[in-house]
Amino acid sequence: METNLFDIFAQFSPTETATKCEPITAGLINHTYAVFVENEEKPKYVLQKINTNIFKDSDGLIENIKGVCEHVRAKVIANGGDVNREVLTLIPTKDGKSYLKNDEVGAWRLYNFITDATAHQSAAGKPGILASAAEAFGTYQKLLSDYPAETLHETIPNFHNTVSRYNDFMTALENDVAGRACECAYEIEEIKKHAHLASVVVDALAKGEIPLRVTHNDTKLNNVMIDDNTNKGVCVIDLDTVMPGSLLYDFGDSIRFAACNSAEDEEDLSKVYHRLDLFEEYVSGFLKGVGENITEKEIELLPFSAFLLTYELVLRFLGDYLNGDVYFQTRRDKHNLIRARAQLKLALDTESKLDEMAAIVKKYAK
Ligand code: GN1
Ligand code: MG
Repeated sequence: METNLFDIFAQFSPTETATKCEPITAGLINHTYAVFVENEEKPKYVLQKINTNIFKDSDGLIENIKGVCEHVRAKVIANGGDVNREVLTLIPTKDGKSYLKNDEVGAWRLYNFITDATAHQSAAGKPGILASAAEAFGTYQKLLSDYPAETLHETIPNFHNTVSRYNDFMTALENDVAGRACECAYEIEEIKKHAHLASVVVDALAKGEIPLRVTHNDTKLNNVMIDDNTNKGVCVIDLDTVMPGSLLYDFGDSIRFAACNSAEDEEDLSKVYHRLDLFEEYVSGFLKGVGENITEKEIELLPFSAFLLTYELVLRFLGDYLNGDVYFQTRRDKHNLIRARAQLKLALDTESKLDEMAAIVKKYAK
């Protein structure tokens, strides 16, 4: 039986009647809807079905989000900000729970909708957007710098451990359950050629050369709301993967997504390449936002992290293709293969530009 979104919404505490639920399809994991209510033109809430195949500990996940949002909320208040727009608010169910969960409908949560702001899919041709997004992610990093990391649940263990991602990929390749490995000989060869680089950040963390911090871990451009009037970052969203990690994960993943000339799943590989102009814009905003909360070693590894996080996603997309598309939502035939090819092209292009990227970082780092 198909889930009735209006029935789900009615189980949360708002007393308004929902008039329309519109899918928001940018994410690859959860199912998300903008909820409109009577007498209002703009959406008022965001209703999300949590993918519990992937987020098995949904209680832990919600506890993380509550904790992090309360922490950020206190700082927004202290800075005289707007708590309706600058932080996500979990809206409880009618019986006072932080989210709705039962065997019949699964796990659902309701957030406030951030009004008059946009989650951009691309920064190309939109001057200032990327620097604003970068500053917002950098600031977010700073706001969480005094969050007690040990209280966070590890919602997905080893999420950005590129070595374990590589090992998972090799297992998928050995099993080849969907019989697809024969389609990806070139990609597999390139993945293996770069295997020695998978451990760089993991090793630096283990040796204490870079600190473990509370990080967002999914810093795509479309995970920050940008104000439609001022073009400034308003609120960082999609907090499911807030966990202890490295600042390099957040920086690298942002560059992977936003400093690319194309969409993440572009089929025409001639359009897929790293853009140094966008990289520069991001670096300037990020370093401004993060302030003193970055070490010399982290600064040194910023360009490499862009390569690493892109390479990691090649492992994840291609691994999922080999596993028969069991993790990421796919919306086209061979979608995970297309994504993996685009990310591989981007990773190799990024690798070829590391020296130029280092020169840019040097310009902005104090
Ligand atoms: C997933 O669906 P979304 O936008 O939250 C994924 C990220 C990937 C991203 C690639 C929990 O993010 O790690 O980088 O797709 N999230 C999870 O677009 O696996
Ligand atoms: Mg997202």
